[in-house]
Amino acid sequence: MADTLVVVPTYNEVDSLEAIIGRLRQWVPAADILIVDDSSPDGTGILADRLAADDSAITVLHRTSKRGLGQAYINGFRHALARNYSTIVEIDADGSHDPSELPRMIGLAENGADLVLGSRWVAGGAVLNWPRLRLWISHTGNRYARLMLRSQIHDLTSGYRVYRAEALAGLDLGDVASQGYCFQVELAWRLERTGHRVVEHPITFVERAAGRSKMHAGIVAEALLRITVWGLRIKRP
Ligand SMILES: Nc1nc2c(ncn2[C@@H]2O[C@H](COP(=O)(O)OP(=O)(O)OP(=O)(O)O)[C@@H](O)[C@H]2O)c(=O)[nH]1
Ligand SMILES: [Mg+2]
Repeated sequence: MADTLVVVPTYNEVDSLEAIIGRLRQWVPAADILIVDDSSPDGTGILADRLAADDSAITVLHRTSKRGLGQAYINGFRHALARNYSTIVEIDADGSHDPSELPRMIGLAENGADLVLGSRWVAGGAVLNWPRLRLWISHTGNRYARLMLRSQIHDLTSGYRVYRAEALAGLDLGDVASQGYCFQVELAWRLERTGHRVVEHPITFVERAAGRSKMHAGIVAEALLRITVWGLRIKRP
């Protein structure tokens, strides 16, 4: 069995899925892949089954309804932990994250990082083709979260990650309440706070070429609210 499981959450990604899976197989051929689909109405789940039928490294987890990115990942993590993978990857299905970075990111995890973050907001990181408002929300949101949570991390909302499974196993995943971007913030911050080694690796994030974003005002509001509450609860020295 492979050491690495790449978890790919999907909701209506029928025009993107095959390309990202192909690139993952090209760049990390030894890794297994788990597609977690929330009964996408556009047939992504059927496509995923077809890809899995042709390739024993690919497995599909079908969830019965759309229940958010956070819960899809938690399902994927539990699947990985139960099967003793040593590294677990998070990557979007929409092509925003370039699989060619993965060998380096996995290498950093194998060399002692508990969490490797594909980071847009460090030197060498970049975002391509985002409208100015989206850039502003991500940049300002990350600065706010970093300040409120007294974190050293520059891209707390990044969804491109490699976890050392042992570090994830130490978290109480049943206790994670966040859904959208906030799920990413919560996991990174929990690991940082508990003394785990978090390393940021610069990436170029590219706006999706096909399909529609699932980002909406509620996701930003959730993050803002939770981050503010967590920040205010931190005991000041
Ligand atoms: N299984 C599952 N996957 C989801 C859900 N919401 C989003 N995703 C997937 O999570 C990944 C990130 O979602 P996106 O819509 O690309 O969100 P985003 O990257 O924040 O937004 P954009 O940059 O605008 O694309 C994609 O692969 C989505 O298909 C969900 O509720 N369930
Ligand atoms: Mg996206």
